[in-house]
Amino acid sequence: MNRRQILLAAAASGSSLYGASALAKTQWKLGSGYKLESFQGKNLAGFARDVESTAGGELGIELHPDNSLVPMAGILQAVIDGKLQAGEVIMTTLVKDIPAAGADSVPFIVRSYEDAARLWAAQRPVIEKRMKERGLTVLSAVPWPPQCLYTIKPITKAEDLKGSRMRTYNSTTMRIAELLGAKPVEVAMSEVGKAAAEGRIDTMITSATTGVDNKVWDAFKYYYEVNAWYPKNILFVNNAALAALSPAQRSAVIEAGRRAEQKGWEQSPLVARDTTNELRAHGMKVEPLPALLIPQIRRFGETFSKEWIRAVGNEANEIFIPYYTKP
Ligand code: PCA
Repeated sequence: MNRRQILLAAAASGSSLYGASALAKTQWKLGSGYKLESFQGKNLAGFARDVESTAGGELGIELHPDNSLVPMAGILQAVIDGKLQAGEVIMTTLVKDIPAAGADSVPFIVRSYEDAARLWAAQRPVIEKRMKERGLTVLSAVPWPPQCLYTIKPITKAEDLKGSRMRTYNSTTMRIAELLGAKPVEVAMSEVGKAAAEGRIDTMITSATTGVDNKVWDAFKYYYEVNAWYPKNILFVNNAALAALSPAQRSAVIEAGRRAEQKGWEQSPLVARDTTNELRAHGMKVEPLPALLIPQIRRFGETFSKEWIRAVGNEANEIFIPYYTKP
């Protein structure tokens, strides 16, 4: 076997998951806030293998998942500083620096994957511009399955959520908890199972896949298919690191990003379906949104959208106008 064959064999077997072949000349560090076993982590590992095999063994991607090298909140800055060459975060992690990154967590305006794709088409140019100003290139964005409501007790109206301890994972979910009159409890994704088992949370809004990863069925008994929003993870790279690559390596990175995005969008609905079935199989009651809640949620979505547009200003319109007007 020559060097290239060894690399390809390693890539095909998945043995390079945590790190690229030591034989590769250039090594990139890619930091992520999520575990490799998660839906997003698997897609990210696929991206790394794809780069390694298409860059002819000259570029290795060393994965640092689950906040291991840099916590998610610091990944943007670490990639700007070149401490990491690439990073992957949930887009709402960026909102302090790039408010437009919060568009995909405005609840109850995106109701399907088709809507989510239209929103990304409208949001992408704004995000790319802001990332470029920071010396970064966007490679891909992939939606998590829809965010749905987990509860311990059945609910029929928004008031039933009042006073509940609601798990949150960023400033958007915190604001949603506040608007619902719930008490926000910040819990990282890898800690959700523990927090639920210890009785520290009694409601949460997240995907079915995250519920399955955390085996939450002993604590939560109800799962309401609210499809409140479709948050995306974004993958980006440092432009200086990109410029230092050969043209062939550079295009391997860009093309692998494109393929990872396409694969992620194809997989997400399938994962949503399968993991919802898994929740059901573990005895959770999977139900549509209670009828009383529908108008309440709609109003609530309007309030949140108005607040968001007011806070973000022009860029919010740059995203929402095409979103609402383009088919
Ligand atoms: N899972 C992640 C983010 C969105 C999702 O579905 C979490 O719960 O933290």
